[in-house]
Formats: sequence, C-alpha cells, structure tokens
Amino acid sequence: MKLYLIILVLAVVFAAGRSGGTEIVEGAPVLIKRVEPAAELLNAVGYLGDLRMGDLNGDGKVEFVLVRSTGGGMKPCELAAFDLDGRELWYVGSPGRQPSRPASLALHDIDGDGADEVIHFFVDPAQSKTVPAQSMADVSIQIRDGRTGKLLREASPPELRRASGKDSDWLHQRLIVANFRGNSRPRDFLVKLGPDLLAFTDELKVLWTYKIAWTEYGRHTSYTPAVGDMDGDGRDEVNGGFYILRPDGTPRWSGEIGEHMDSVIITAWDNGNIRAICSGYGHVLDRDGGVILKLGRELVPHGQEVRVADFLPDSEGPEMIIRHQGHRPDVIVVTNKGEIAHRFSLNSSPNETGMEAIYWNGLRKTALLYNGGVLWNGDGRRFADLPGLPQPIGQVKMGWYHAIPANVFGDEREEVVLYNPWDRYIWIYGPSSSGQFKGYKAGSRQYNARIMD
Ligand SMILES: [Ca+2]
Ligand SMILES: [Ca+2]
Ligand SMILES: [Ca+2]
Ligand SMILES: [Ca+2]
Repeated sequence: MKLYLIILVLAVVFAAGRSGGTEIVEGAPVLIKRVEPAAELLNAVGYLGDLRMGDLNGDGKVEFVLVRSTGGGMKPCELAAFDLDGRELWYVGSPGRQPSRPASLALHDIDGDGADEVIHFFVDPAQSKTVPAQSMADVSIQIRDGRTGKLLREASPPELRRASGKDSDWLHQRLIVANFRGNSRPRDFLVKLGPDLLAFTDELKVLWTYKIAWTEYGRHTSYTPAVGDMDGDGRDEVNGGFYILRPDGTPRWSGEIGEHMDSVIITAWDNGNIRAICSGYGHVLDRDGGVILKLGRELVPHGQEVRVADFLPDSEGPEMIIRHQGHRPDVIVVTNKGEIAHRFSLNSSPNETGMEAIYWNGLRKTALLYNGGVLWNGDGRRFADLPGLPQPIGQVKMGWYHAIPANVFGDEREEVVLYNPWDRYIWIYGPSSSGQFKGYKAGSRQYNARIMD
C-alpha cells in the first residue's frame, strides 16, 4: 500500500510536470501501478510475450497470465500466472519465444464459480519435430484452473489437428469467448485457424465448424471474427466481414464486400440496433448482410482498425472511428447517421495499430480513444499523453503498447492496462480519483479484448 501511494504521488507530480506545472485537471491520467513479473518468469528471453488479464482466484483483484510459443510463434508452450505485485502464482510448460499475437489464450470464468479459468492451445513437444508451423497436428486445447494452473480438461479433436493455413491468414489465432448455446453465461468459444472456424463448448466438444471461402492476402476475411447477439435470442451470431453466421454456424449471409477486411465488431449502432461493423470499405450491415452504411473504397481503401463507442458528446448514440488507410495514423470519425464528423491524424506508433475505446469518464459517459500512449478526444483534440511511459522497445514495428480497457483501481471509471510484448512491464494508467473501487468484474471488453487487428 505504501509503495502504491509513492508511485501514485510520483505519477501525479510527473503528470503536473508534463502539463507545464499547472494543477491536475479532473480526469488527468496518472500511472497507478507498474507491474513487473518476478525475474524467473521472464526466463532467458527477458520479455513478457503476449498477455491476458482476469481474476484467477475470485478475490476482486486482477491477475495476469503470460504466454510464449514455439512453431513460428503459433503454438503456445509456456504459461505463467502472476499477481499485481508480480508474484508468481503458477508456471507450466517449457521456455518459448515471442508468440504471434494475439496468441491463443483466453481468461474467462467458464464454470461461473467467480474465478477465471485459463483456456489455451498447448503444443506437445514430443510431436512437434515432425509437424510444420502451419499445422495444428501437434496442438491440443486445454482448460486450466486459474488458481493453480492444474489441467482440468484437454482435447485434440480431428477438426483441430487437421487445420492448416498459410501466410497472414494463418496468424491471429485468437480464442474468442461466446455464447452459442444460449446458456445463462458464455460457456463456448471460437477460433479462426486459417480458412476454418471452429466453435467449442466448455466440455471441449466441437460444436460446429465453418469453412471460409476467402484466404488470399488483402482479400481474406477478418483475422479475428466478432461475436454478439444480433437478434436478441440470447445466442451469439458471428461477424467475419464476408459472412454472418447463426449461432449454429450456418451462414445468414456471405459475400465479398471490400478489400482489407481487417477489423470487425458486433455492436449497437443506429437507434440501438445491433449491427455488424466491418472495416473493409467502412461497412455497417444488418444481420442478413443488408447494407446500412457503406463509406466506400475511396474513403476507406484499407480499413485497418475500427472502434465503436460514444466518442462525441453532441452526437446522439455511438460513433465509429476507423483507421482508413492501413498502417497509417489517419482516422475518420463517422456518426451513426453516416455523417463524417471529423478527420484527423493520431500520434504515430511503431505498427500504426492498437487503438482502443476507453471509458475514461465512466461507462455511460463520452469515451476517449487510446493510441500509442496517448488519449484522444473523438473530435481530434489530444486529451493527454500518458505520463512516464517510455518509448517502446523491441523489433522494428513489433514493439508497441497493447491496450486492454478495464476497471481495476480507483473509482468506477475505466483504466487502460498497457504492455509491450518485447518489454517486461505492465503499465496501468487511470484518471486521478479519490473514489471507491468495488472490485474487478470481467466483461467482454477484457476477456475478448481486441488488443490489435
Ligand atoms: Ca484475483
Ligand atoms: Ca471459474
Ligand atoms: Ca442471436
Ligand atoms: Ca477505475
């Protein structure tokens, strides 16, 4: 507690210095905590690798699990759990290298007992010598007890083992928590393995599979599909940009509607209607693929990232911020009436990705946009630089600060949890606050954090 206070005071002093020595404005960012995992968890590589957060023991405080991989970064071989003070909770596997991100790891309370389980792929080193990186023949899916790391379930069904793919379409094997069966809480999950979508139950049974028809670079579907209930029946649909699937994996619609379908969402858009948001050419679709909005190729030649939140206080409902020219800092802000409200350039970050909506002022208030260590207002005014955050280290364009929005300290406003996979620290920034923290509660913004597209 003492150390925490010292860090807080230092951060406040630093923030004051950055803003020219004037007094701290309400909501100005402060570094609440910098987490450094115990040295033995960094192994010889000295960096985190990919990371997820959750409540592994149900005590209302956040813990972390890091993952490193083999097989060209695609096959997790090492997991380590640690708490906010960097203390090791458990470790399994053998030393790996930097995983391709987002790695196949999700923290979610799949059995509803208040503590998160760890769902992940894991390679069998005995088999991996003969299996190429573009194959899953040596990989199993596992569920572990978050408290101890103990293996609860493991499966290696033929649908997983025979999956293979190529090029960038094979990367980004994110596990996405979903509710396909209409349970009282999400107990299923989804993964895209190149051209194959696989849906699993909490028993690790394959619920369904779907074969994607588009796999060429620039013309393939979203790296990470999105899940959400588009018709209000309590079961999630899937949006992959070129397809919308029913909860049983059959298509409601499919079609090639734009190049560079890098980023997709299912969320409320116009008058509370739940829509499929698709970055390629800036599309908003209804649940049958009907076009609600199309910004078009001229405006959005390469829709790299799209985020939807209430970014503008004077415009009713949510807006879309879309990074519209690929790996560049240019964004446009579009209202749910289809009007372009603002165009501006974000600060540059090494990979020119990683923007995220942050409910910095509270969940029902205007959101900010995080990008590369800076918080932006939706109208293009720079809100604040996060004080004390060093320049990212790591390989060219690969070392940058990945963001998870979460309420972990202070009052009920969201903080931003940052990590660079090539560095050793986790940085938690929040609005300066004297409010009461009522405990961490995970939602889809944490267990299905975007991190990157
Ligand atoms: Ca905890
Ligand atoms: Ca649990
Ligand atoms: Ca539904
Ligand atoms: Ca908070």
